[in-house]
Amino acid sequence: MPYAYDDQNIFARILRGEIPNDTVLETTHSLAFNDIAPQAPVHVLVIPKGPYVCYDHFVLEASEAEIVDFHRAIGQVCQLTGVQPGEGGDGFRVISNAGQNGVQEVPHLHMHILGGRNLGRMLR
Ligand code: IU
Repeated sequence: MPYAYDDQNIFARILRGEIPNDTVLETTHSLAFNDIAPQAPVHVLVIPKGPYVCYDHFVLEASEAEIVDFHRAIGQVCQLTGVQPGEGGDGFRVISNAGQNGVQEVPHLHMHILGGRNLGRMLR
């Protein structure tokens, strides 16, 4: 199934430097920045620099270098923000919304990293 990427989406514009962002980490293939409307004391978005709509698109079509870089960036953000469990932090949640049922607002893959408070139970 083809994925149609809209290069005018807000995160594409952030990546082109057209809109400022509050950067937490930049790696070769990924960018992490603070969410503009944080839902928790730590709320960072990690995005790949490449034009991927959502998580399945990314893991199916990105290079191994991009996939490794992206997931490592998530780990690095957990360390940088101090949310990693067992090493002084109290844990976190990683979420990626996809498509209509996932209620994805911005059509460029992003992982939400949420922490700094008890996030409650999501699935039971
Ligand atoms: P969603 O998973 O696509 O529903 O989440 C989009 C997120 O992008 C949401 O948490 C917004 O607050 C966030 N965001 C942002 O950080 N900067 C922006 O300019 C815009 C949205 I528009």
